[in-house]
Amino acid sequence: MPKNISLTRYLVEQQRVDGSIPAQLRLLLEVVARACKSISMAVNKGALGGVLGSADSENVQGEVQKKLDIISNEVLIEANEWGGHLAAMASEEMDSIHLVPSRYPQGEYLLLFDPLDGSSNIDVNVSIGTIFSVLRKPDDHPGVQEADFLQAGAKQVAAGYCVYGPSTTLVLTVGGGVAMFTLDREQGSFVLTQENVQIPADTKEFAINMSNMRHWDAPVKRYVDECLAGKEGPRGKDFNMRWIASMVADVHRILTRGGIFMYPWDKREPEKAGKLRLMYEANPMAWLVEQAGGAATNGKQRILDLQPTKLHERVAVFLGSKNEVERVTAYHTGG
Ligand code: AHM
Ligand code: MG
Repeated sequence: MPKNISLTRYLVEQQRVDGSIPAQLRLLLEVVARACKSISMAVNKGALGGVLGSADSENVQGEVQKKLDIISNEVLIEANEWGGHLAAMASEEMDSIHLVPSRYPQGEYLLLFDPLDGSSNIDVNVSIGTIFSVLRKPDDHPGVQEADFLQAGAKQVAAGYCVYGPSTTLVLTVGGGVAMFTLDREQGSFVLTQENVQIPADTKEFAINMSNMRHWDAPVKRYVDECLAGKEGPRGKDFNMRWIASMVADVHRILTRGGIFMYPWDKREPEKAGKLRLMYEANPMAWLVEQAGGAATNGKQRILDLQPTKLHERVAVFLGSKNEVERVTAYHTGG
């Protein structure tokens, strides 16, 4: 891999190779990256920036918002409003869609994001991140409505996340594999540090919030029990467990060295399909994982095939190393 390829150069060259990143999409991705850079700075300042702690407000899902949740949401909106590449945005932190103000030109894309995922880790200096998904606005009518966002994950034209950890890393797919870019703080730019990311099909590492075990369904219990039984059990090997409680950081580990991440439906709130949100958490992560050779299901179906019915819809998530995701899915479907 040639040295010092910036995100801009990567996007321009990718467009030359397969035409997958037209100018508006390139601008969009560069603007998202710039916003992530500024969120990274705010996260990095921590207590010195006066940005830690709760904001005394709740989002549409009834969760208490942290100051940094709100700041990150504003950074992404302000950065993306004026460029002419977007028609509208949707966010975990906003009840309804955010239209591009009429004083700016309207673009052909829709951007969805979880501005700062892993809220419980913000104040304790553990990795958190931004997740984003890009769709094309249907061109059969003028204006934008919430219904325009309700497209299956398979329709995404770009997806990615930025993890704010010991280093800040932007991970991206436009459908031709997964690339990782590390923020060079001295140069102020994202530099390509890995191309063609591949998740090994097998793994000995699983990630799940074990404190919910008593609320799980039988297939999830069976899968985890078999992992815990180790060498002496039906799997014949010892497993290790990791749970960071930031989906971004858990998925980043899986893209880096394999593993399976699970956030299943559970009996705590049986009317909800899961904890995680389909459109701006599960879909982008599912596409990244598939692009890296892994798999992603809701226990029964491929996540990317699910037809969303509402913006903030929730979903059960099983993603990562292919053979493990297929196994736990087969435990659900009886296959
Ligand atoms: P958030 O978007 O409000 O931060 O919630 C999503 C997060 C995920 O990052 C993580 O996988 C999960 O919630 C952690 O949940 P738990 O509290 O069960 O550990
Ligand atoms: Mg989230």
